[in-house]
Amino acid sequence: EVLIQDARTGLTVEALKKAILNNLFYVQGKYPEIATRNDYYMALSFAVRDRLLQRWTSSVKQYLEGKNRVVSYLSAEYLLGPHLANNLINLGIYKEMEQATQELGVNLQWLIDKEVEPGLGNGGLGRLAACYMDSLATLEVPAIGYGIRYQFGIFEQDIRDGWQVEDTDNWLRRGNPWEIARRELNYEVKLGGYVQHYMDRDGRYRSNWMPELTVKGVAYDTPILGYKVNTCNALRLWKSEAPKSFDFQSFNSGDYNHAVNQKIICENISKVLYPNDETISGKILRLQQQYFFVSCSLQDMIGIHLRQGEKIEDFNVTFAVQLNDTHPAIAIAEMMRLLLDEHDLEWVDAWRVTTRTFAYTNHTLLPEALETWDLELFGSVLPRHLELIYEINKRFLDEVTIKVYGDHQKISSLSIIGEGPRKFIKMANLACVGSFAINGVAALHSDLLKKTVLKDWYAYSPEKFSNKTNGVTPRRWMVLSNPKLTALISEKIGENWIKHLDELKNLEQYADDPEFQKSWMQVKLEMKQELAKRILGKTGVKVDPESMFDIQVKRIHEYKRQHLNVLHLITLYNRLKQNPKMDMVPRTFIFAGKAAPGYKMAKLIIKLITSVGDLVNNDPDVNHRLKVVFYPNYNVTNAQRIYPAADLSEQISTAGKEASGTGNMKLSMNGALTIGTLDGANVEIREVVGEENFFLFGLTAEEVTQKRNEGYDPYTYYKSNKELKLAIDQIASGYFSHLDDKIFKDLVNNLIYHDPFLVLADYESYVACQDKVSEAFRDKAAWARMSILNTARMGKFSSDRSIREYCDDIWKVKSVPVHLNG
Ligand code: DL6
Repeated sequence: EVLIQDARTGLTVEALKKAILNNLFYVQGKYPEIATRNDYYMALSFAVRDRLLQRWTSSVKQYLEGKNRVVSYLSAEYLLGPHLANNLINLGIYKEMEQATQELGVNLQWLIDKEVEPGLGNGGLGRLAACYMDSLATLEVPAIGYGIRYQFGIFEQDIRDGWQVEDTDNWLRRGNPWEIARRELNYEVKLGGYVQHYMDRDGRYRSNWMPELTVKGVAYDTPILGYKVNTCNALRLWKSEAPKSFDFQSFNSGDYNHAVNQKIICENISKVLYPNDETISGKILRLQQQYFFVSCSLQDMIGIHLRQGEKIEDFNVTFAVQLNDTHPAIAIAEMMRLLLDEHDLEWVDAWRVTTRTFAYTNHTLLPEALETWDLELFGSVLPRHLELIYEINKRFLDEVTIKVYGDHQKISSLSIIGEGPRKFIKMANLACVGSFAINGVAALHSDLLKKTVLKDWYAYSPEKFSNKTNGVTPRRWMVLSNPKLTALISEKIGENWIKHLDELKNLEQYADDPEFQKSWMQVKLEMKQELAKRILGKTGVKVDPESMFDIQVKRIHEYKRQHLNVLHLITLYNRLKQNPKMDMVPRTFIFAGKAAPGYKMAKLIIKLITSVGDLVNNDPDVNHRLKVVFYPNYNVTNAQRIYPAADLSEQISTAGKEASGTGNMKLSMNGALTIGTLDGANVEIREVVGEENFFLFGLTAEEVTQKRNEGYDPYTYYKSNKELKLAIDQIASGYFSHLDDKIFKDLVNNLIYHDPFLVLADYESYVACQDKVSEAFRDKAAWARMSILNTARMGKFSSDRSIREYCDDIWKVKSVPVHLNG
């Protein structure tokens, strides 16, 4: 019997071919001879999306039939990366699609490379949200991700004359085949204006918020399919628009300009992602963005809950809402507003529902990154919420005062409202008071939270605190980005590890097998060759794939200390210049990462890297033993190409500053060895891979604090270490900048007189450790062994493990397997 599979759902090569041609014809309006690469990309993507939709509708049906608690993940950022190849892998039809496209005369990789990634996040926090969406679906957990459909994502970075130049990321210009606009799903969101209070006919005291502006949020859904399961969850992103009623009024009164202006103001809210990670600038538009997406999301959830015939008082039974940092923390006040003003609950009942709904994840220890809003600015955008926050604070501080009577320092630290020359709202405090659970993202980070930024909160409600160490999805970060390594691993231990990453342990038995070591290092070499080609194409720098690929890729930030890496690079260069015949392990230093456009020092660090690179790469004395690359426009697509090619992973932040890091996990999974401080998740990575397979250096978090308290003086380090002094003097004197001795002045002065991130204090220990790395790299077999053991022992860092912990300990949700509907 010949089974003809449906062109919309079939998974055979024949069905896929038919689907692509159908879409080319009926969606793109083209026939093969005149179809462009983009036409093919769209046709293919729609073919894949059809298959996702079948799983999605089945998931929705299943969820609505049972009474299952749903996870709602609120995040201002999702750094998803390209969808197409990931969906092919999760559907389990990569090979079939490869064949189908080949038989149609097009190359699958060529189409995959056509996709413009949605860069709706800055870095670690947004990428974590994307990994968690993948794991939630893979673990068959009912979940919705809520966020903002930014029209422009994170800027594109170009390097001109060694400096970062930003360009807008117009990712939607060719259409987005992965989203479905749900025009019928829209909510109104009020902004500005004032609040009127009155007594209603039942004698109830009421508040009526009279906004200055009302905007409309329209839902755009992107299906997120789990790996080889039928669970397909929604990522629901809100786009801001002007409500219809409103241009109508203005048009009628003849004020055309006003109408158009107001329309632009409404659309501006979801226009662009703020490109700062870590530091938050108190911009009105940013607060409007946060409130806009939170309000739409909560209204949406309440709608879903009530449509199921449930009572509003039981909202928290239906939803567990996770706050991804404080960006959505306004949800606490908005939930109260909706329950009190729109659903008529009493305060006590509303507060009970709210505090059983929300949980809060903190992602930073940098005090300057803790979000605050000027109270006046806040009140001008959200007047009703300001009243509610005052009331929440008053009731909470009454309770606090009883407990800590007379301790004014404690009361003021726990207060949601900060006092100073100007009052301000502390979003972390709002999140803490309104959540039933609070967590950090690595063991050290969670521990330091309790001792530093959230110390008084921990003392007040210790039961709320826990740690949930971050993880990353092996589907994107191994299977998709490193297919050769995946094949090699699966050949030895089967494919189960893709869903149960702990099974990578079974590789340990091959760590000493010379044949396996050879194949392992061969894959690494091939990935380095591929990257070398791309580097040549992008930067014109020719690098040797046999050299050690020493890689630091992440946002550029002083606390991440790319400049410490540069100081080591200069030191190696100087050693070679002094002794050109020296037997040195050849290294290729690869940097990539964006600097926030307003962060001068970070931009200067990029210029320093490219300047040193210019000199080193063109110096015949170095004889190709050192190369320096700044790979432009670091994003998910480029990260996928870089991680598999790394020999050495640089995780060198000042101890106590990096909350977790997730690049550290991705690199180690792909067989890179780490040189790192005891910071963030490095601590746990070292624990599992073994100290003999990890290059440790630097001060501990405790020593950093102690050194600061003792009065750290970077100048003494500068004076007393010859190699360090030479490197810094060269930077200062213009040695790397055509004798321009002004360009790096701020950077140098900051280092030798202030050095807030203890670069100079850690220099000696870093360089000594790097010398050990070089020695280790000479012994190919020993290096291969360490590399295999790194991968084999990374099971803990799957985001599946993290999500399971959130499900069990915080959200109390269970898997709901989905059966496919026809
Ligand atoms: O938790 C994800 C990620 C961590 O791995 C990084 O260590 C941390 O720097 C990052 N935090 C932020 C802070 N943004 N805010 N607020 O991006 O989170």
